Amino acid sequence: MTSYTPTSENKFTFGLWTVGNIGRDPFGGPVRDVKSPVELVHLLAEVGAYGVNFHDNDLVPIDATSAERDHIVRDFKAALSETGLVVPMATTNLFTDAAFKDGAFTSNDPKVRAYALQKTMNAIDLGVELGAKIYVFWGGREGTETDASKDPITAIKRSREAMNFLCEYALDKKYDLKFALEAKPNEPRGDMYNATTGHMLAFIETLDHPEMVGVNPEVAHEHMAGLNFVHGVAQAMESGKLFHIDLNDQAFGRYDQDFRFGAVNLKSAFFLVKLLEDNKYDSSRHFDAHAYRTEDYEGVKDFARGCIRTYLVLKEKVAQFNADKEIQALLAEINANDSSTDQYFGKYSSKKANELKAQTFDREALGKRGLGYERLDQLTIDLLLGVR
Ligand code: GLT
Ligand code: MN
Ligand code: MN
Repeated sequence: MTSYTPTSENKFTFGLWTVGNIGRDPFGGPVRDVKSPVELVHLLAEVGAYGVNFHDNDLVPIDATSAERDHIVRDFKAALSETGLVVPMATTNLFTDAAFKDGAFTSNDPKVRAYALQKTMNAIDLGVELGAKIYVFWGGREGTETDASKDPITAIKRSREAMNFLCEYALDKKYDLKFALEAKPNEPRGDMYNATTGHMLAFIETLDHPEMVGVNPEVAHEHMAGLNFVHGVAQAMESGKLFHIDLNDQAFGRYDQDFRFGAVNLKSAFFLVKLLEDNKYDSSRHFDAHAYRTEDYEGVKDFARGCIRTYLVLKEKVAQFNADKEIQALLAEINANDSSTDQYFGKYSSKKANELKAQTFDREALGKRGLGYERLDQLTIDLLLGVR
């Protein structure tokens, strides 16, 4: 049993907007006072975070003068060096301001599209100045309520053009920066473009510089769409595109709840941690969530500590699962191979195809075999419940 103390190797990060969330919702105003970025950095240091991420306007207000900007950045840098926190990721707020009410890169208004590019270039400069190596794009307003308003094919083309432009910008500036695209199916728009991580992965391959663009999947966003998050993340990992990840939790079929990591579906959180740890994921483990609206700032710390603790407990459970003799014996049995069909796999040849077509299989015997998954799943549950 460890003490579940985070280390810098865990790369646990939070956005300023997560612990800084003041609990506003569509039905009620704030329940917590605003804390400054510097105060939030200290709060994050207190709970054991490794890094802090931000949108341009979480740090520098949208209407700040350049003198104000410099002052804020100086104070923020001082807080970082005092606490040892780093900034692994930055992003642009392209959703709060009324100018973006009908989208940023996909807006019908060319002035809005140009302003969105300008704002993003400035925000990239800010992120890079503070050390960010990953730049997230979440298109909060890129979508529609009515498809009478925008041609969806034009929207895809506009998104592509914007990403190509910004990739060239980062290359031109010689920034050591990769982009990570974050999908969400709806909210705040009725429907958003590139609604899932799978859509994003396909979109990336159509860009001019696909090698510098990956994904930032978020648990809640895939669960809103009723999808298996672990499978989506696995696809991103397998294609070398998991540049960043947003950890939180969410009941299926609900609005975007952004709950503490592991708060709803522990079993799926366990398989997610297993996927990340078994495959040596080494980018940030970013908690994009916020405390319940019932909480004061002590509760916010409980929330942040809870995200970290649950991850570390699950990591320990993964090690236990991987070392469990009974579970591993069952897995070995499930994956048994008597080598009699090995010659049919791998690269295609017409000889292989002909030999395989000539082979006979005992279909009924194949279908009769029990696989023992009930026992395996219950062993997993026992392990997670701590009775194993
Ligand atoms: C916003 C959204 C998140 C995104 C952030 C990045 S902002 O809070 O709900 O999922 O990751 O823009
Ligand atoms: Mn997110
Ligand atoms: Mn979310």
